[in-house]
Amino acid sequence: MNFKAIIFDLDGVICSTDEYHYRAWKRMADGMHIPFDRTINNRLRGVSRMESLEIILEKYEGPALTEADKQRLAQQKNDLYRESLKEMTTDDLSEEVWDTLETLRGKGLKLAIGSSSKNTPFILERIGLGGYFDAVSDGNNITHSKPDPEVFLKAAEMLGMAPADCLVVEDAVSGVQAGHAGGMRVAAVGDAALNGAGDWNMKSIRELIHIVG
Ligand code: B16
Ligand code: MG
Repeated sequence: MNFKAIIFDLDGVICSTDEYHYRAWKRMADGMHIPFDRTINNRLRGVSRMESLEIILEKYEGPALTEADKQRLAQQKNDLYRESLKEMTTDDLSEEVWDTLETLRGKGLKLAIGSSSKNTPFILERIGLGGYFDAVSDGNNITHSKPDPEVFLKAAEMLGMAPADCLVVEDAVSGVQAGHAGGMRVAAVGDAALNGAGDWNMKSIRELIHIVG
């Protein structure tokens, strides 16, 4: 397929931190008596922390919340989430993902991260991938989260690649939309693949090896 680079989403693609996001939001929502389930959670994939909070608050029926209240709730969720991240080790990087990354690198492809998460550097460090990628574009260097293409365009720019030469790998429908908006083709896994959103909808990330040829 003649790709020169692959830009990976982090949560839900490289590691299963999407489940930790869900559990932390669930505890926050339960504490506020807000209905929250896995269907609503799928709408949070790839979306920034504060935008995620706004989606959860669509079902909130209590007294009006100030901006400071919202900041406090987001902080509470992030503290819970970071507690889970602290437990992560290199065992949380699956063999399937590691083998795939190494095989792709062996084919001469540049590898990057394109994640909405501000916790990206911490997570990469925990799973033993700190310093592994050729570029890391994340929630700390963007002003618009997915489905805006900014995070992927910045990753391509850091790599010195044209968007058309980059393949994005995503588990979020919002992330697939972001890749397409940036002029990139997208291989989907997980929720985005189940929705048929990608140009390729994969059962396993290993399929990337055949997609890039
Ligand atoms: P944080 P990704 C996204 O990461 C998550 O999918 C999304 O659920 C989360 O709200 C967002 O990062 C922000 O994360 O609160 O850690 O800054 O999927 O783009 O790697
Ligand atoms: Mg994701």
